[in-house]
Amino acid sequence: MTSHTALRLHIPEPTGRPGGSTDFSYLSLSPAGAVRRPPVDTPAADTADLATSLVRVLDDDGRALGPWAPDLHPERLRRGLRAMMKTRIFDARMLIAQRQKKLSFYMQCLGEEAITAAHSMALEPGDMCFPTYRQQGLLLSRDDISLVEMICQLMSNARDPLKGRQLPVLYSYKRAGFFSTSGNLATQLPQAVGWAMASAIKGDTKIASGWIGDGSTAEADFHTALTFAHVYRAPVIIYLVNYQWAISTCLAIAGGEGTTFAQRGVGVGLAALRVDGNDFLAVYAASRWAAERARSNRGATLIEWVTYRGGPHSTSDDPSKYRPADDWQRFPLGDPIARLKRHLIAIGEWSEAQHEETHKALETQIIAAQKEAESHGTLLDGRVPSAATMFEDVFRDMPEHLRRQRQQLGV
Ligand SMILES: Cc1ncc(C[n+]2csc(CCOP(=O)(O)OP(=O)(O)O)c2C)c(N)n1
Repeated sequence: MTSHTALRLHIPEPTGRPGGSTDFSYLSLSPAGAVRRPPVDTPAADTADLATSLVRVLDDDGRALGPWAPDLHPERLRRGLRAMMKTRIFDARMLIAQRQKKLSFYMQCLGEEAITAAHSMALEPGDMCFPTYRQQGLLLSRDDISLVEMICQLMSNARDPLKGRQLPVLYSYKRAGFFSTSGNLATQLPQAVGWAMASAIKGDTKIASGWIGDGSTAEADFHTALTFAHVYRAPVIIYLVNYQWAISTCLAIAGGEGTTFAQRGVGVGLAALRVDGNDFLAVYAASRWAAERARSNRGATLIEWVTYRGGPHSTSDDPSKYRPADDWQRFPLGDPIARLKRHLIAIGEWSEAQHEETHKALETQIIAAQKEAESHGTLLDGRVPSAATMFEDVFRDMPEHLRRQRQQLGV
């Protein structure tokens, strides 16, 4: 008789547990400046090594090193720093407003601010982003998006541009190239690829970027999107934001153990980069590289941003139940704001006093916007759009069954 080994199912272990301390050596980090930068027309298969290493520019002393160091004017660096600071202050204030019951729900992007601030500088007007619920920084990096309007959406009040039909944080800004955010994970990726394909079919010059969290890569939509992007050489950049955690499950549960997420790109024939997502300069340089590649018909790129979700998943989450309390403080890639600030100070283009002054000015601006938004109502005072709005703006002629439902609701 043949003897058989009993089969065992492998259940991935969390990267860290409450009360413990995460060993982040699983990230296998490369030193700043150590990774090569190929030309943008390099064949996708030649990026295999870049999907396992880590593109980094800023070192611990704030120096910009290596072939990826971008040539950015100090004014643009200061602009990037201000955008990150604004995003963090905005998040902190909205979190408090949620605790005061002025809004029903909130999601911060604490620790990930470099990704959106740098990316928004790498795009051209007319390009389209297909974000998740954690890319508010794309909007907060712009000067033409009203903070008051954003807060009205969060408070689902009388001036909510989406009339209370979207969860707070699921913004929609076509005019800013920000596609309506969906709460159904990963649906935005096939849409991003489809939008990019349409741009190519029309012979346009615009490109798309699609965003996804590490946990959501377990959805079939992610894999479908990569295949279409490769087959049709769609002018799209796919950003995979590896925050280490989904809600309470670590990256291993989405298949991130023993491999990198960027390697998924190489597997389907896309160029792929794994990049330090807390390094403003590396994020900008990688975004520009992928944007140039897409815009010159050389195909899509999958970029894995390695970063850390510093806050809870949402205001409904308590991370102390599933991960070590000191995880973010110990995360080896540090704080993106502190790192860019250190760089600007190192090159003589910023100071502690300027930083403090900017912080105060941004806080004043956000407090004033919140005050104005609250004058249009908050959840606390019940000045919210009527339930009747859920029936509006979908059909030109409302179908009979919806007319009946509306009557039954009495609105
Ligand atoms: C299709 C679908 N499945 C499950 C959920 C519930 N859900 C919301 S967020 C989330 C975790 C997503 O994790 P990740 O993609 O890593 O993004 P992060 O929240 O960490 O930014 C889950 C499971 C959902 N909204 N949609």
